[in-house]
Amino acid sequence: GGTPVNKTYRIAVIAGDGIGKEVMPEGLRVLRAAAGKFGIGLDFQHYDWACAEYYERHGAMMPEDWKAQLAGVDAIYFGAVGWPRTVPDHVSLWGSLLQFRRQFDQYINLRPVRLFEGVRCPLAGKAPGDIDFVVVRENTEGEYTNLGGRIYAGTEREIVIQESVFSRFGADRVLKFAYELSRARARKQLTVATKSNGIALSMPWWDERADEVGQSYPDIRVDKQHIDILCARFVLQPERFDVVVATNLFGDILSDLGPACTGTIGLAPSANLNPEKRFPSLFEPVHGSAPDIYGKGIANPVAMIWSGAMMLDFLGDGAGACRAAHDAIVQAIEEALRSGPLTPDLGGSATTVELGQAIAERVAA
Ligand code: GGG
Repeated sequence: GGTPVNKTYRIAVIAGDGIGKEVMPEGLRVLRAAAGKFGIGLDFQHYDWACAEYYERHGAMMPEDWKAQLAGVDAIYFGAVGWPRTVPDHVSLWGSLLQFRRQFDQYINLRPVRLFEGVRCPLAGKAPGDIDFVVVRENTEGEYTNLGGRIYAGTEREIVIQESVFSRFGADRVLKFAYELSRARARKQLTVATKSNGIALSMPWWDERADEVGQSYPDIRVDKQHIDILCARFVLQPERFDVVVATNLFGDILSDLGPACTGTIGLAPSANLNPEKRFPSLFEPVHGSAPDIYGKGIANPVAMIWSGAMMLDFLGDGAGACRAAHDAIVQAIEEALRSGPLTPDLGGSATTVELGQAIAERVAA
């Protein structure tokens, strides 16, 4: 049944490790429901590139020709990476997710943070409208590098050097994206995360780049905040924020802290974007593989499902059937969070599958 299909998108599906394997089927269930209802063709191609089986068999996270295998896809729908019992986390992250972000130049990591009705907020006195902002994380450089090394390893003189890399090209493009996003939103307000009092070279430079790029955006109110007080304000005054732009590491931290302030990181989606669409973009929950709860069937599938909605919206350039499908999924999430069934992180006792089914049924209705 459903609406006739106009266009078919090829989606690479990588469930990955741990709860990635449990939430992915729910993400696909909801995407299939939305695709059927709104006449969108989705051709899912599955890849078993993960720690647990692939690495154990091949000694690598992905085949050498992974980039060629994915070159023709429209997007990557990604679960989670990490299985530290068998593969150290830095090996699995650098062997998969960070390769996608870098080689496919997904330089924007967009991470919305929103308090939903029906979800108990751990912050006192906050209502849903009080927490509704977006973290824009730089995604290809900064503090995430493998530059540096150890000397005198294993001795008392052991030294380790870890270098960060910031380029004008890299900083300016993420800052510009954040200013544009601020301009497209009602509040016209941008917070720039910094630490230019303590990190004496790169961060004052980052502030300068924010000022210079900002000269083209006189309509945007800009507020630079040191990362430490910014974290405190996420908890104390989240209503202050609309768009927050940050370097790679600071953005990573903020985009766990923000959702934690909304009750659970199990709700938080993300889009790793190559905005120009020269390469496929990647859509994944903010949470990782959560080995501690894997196998219990209780992981919250909303972050995976909402990431799927963001994928459709990006594929359809924010318009048409894809936009309608995005909106229907977000609405179904809102309704499910209001009336249940809810997973344990939300105070309920539902399984991953039960919450996924409830959202899919609402989308299809
Ligand atoms: N779905 C996200 C995921 O698997 N995260 C694992 C992780 O450690 N990510 C670090 C990062 O996003 O930079």
